[in-house]
Amino acid sequence: MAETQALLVYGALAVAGLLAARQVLRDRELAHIPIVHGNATGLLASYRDALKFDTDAPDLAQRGYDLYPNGVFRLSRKYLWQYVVTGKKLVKEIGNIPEETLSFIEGVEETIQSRITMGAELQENPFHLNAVRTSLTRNLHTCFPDVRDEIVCAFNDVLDVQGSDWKAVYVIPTMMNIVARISNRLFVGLPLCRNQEYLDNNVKYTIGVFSSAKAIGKLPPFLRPILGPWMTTKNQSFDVAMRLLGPLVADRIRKDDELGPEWLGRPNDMISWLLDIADESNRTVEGIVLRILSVNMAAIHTSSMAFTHMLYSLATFPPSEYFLPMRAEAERVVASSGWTKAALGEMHLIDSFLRESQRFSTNGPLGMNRRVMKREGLVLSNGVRLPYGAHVCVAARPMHYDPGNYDDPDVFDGFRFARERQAQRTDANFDPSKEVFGRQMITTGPEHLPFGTGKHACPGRFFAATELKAMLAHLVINYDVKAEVEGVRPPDDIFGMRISPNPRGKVLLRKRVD
Ligand code: HEM
Ligand SMILES: *[C@@H]1O[C@H](CO)[C@@H](O)[C@H](O)[C@H]1NC(C)=O
Ligand SMILES: *[C@@H]1O[C@H](CO)[C@@H](O)[C@H](O)[C@H]1NC(C)=O
Ligand SMILES: CC(=O)N[C@H]1CO[C@H](CO)[C@@H](O)[C@@H]1O
Repeated sequence: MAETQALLVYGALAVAGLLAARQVLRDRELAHIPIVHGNATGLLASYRDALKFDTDAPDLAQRGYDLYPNGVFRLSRKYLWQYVVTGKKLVKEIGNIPEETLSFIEGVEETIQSRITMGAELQENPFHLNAVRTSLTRNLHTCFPDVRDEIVCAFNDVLDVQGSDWKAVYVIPTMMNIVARISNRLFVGLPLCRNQEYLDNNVKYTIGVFSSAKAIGKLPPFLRPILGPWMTTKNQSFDVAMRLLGPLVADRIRKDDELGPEWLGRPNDMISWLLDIADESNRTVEGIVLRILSVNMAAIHTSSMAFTHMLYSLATFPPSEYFLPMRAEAERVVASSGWTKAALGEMHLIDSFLRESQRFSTNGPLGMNRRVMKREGLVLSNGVRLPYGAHVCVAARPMHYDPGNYDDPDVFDGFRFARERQAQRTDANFDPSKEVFGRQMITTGPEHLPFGTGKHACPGRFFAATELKAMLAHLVINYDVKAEVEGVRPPDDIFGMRISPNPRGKVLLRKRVD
């Protein structure tokens, strides 16, 4: 018995020794990429940094950025080195490298454990991406009246602000509910988009993906596929979605089969767009339901967080600074152009405010997670070689706070982009075709990364911008807003790669009084 134990101990030591030796060799190979440490020094700094990554990532990212502008550095994380790329040229480069070399899918895998939390089949055949990128975006003009109608109803029902008394509202759950409803008006249509059980299921699934990814990410990688499936609520969410959405999808497949894809009254929604492009093997009730669930997950969390960040900021300023000018703009534009998608294009202050809020309150210190897929590694244009399997990302927040990219980057300047557009227009050499691609909410670039940039820049951003601008315009016209404690913004919630708005924060709302 004792002998077996001794054997086991020696065996384990031998394996540990081999692993350590391998690590040393690997580390030597990587020595050309500098490691950035927090305040800890000495032999154990790397381990201490890894343990503190979850709370210190913003600080570490900024340090690295200051030390290695236009370059690459490494941060120590529990189970991996995080390679961070800085500077406009290299960030742009990262955005355009093809999947076979630098994988977006494997990057998402690391951040949200997507194979376990959402399902491997989504990556194998991601046809829902095309439905978002192409059909949803193309239909925004046509579907805008539905978006507008749902905004009006959702604000009434969900906010339930009556009369002129101030009402304190928990912002995140409220916005999740509202955004889920508006989004699902275009995903599955009436009446299901108002079914509270259906909406709650999507919200619960969305939150569940992030929270279970957080828990699974704490496990060593080899345990993740074993324990991970028991740590998600994916199956429960899917079952509820099958019960509530399944019959509708089955009916639509049956009608398409019987009447062809052009039948009179065929709804113009995500179900149809998915059925239009799904190959035969995925044109099943399960396949479509799974994809609607995953589009919900991509749409709800991101958009409601963006709106929440924006609202927290807006509420801290005196109304005369931003709120009333945006109200005046929305009223003027709606009076002349009505509630249309085109009218939103004229709302430069509102667009600018949302864009500045996304710049200022970045989703995370780091972004655009990728993984190197080439055995021989990836050599960047500056000659730095990233090894096979390396976890790569860009220093998103530091790019947003670089004085080389923005004047007074530490100042929240809600109308900075509107002023730039105005200046551009009054310039004698003004080229209107350029303005379209100027600093609008939907425009990405290496200095503006809330939606990423390059090949995988968020395909839902055209919809997100339409939805969020229409929501903000509706809010400023119909409500008054103030902070719960005057001038105080609820502090952000920092965890690893994410900077989220405060989950327990409130703002005060009332029906507009003047
Ligand atoms: C303010 C709201 C939103 C933000 C901040 C946001 C942000 C992002 C980011 C940062 C990425 C990854 C970019 C990269 O790594 O290069 C992404 C990808 C994606 N987003 Fe969004 N998003 C938003 C809204 C939406 C909406 C409303 C939808 C769907 C209707 C959507 C669907 C997607 C999809 C499908 C991808 C994956 C793209 C791919 O695989 O190439 N997003 N989004
Ligand atoms: C390092 O120290 C500075 C100042 O003492 C502090 O602001 C910062 O948060 C610390 N960073 C880390 C990573 O511990
Ligand atoms: C989830 O559902 C799938 C497919 O029905 C099944 O194979 C898997 O075992 C389920 N996972 C859990 C943890 O119940
Ligand atoms: C859910 C589902 O049926 N997924 C299938 C979609 O089609 C691809 C091939 O085109 C299959 O590999 C998936 O299993």
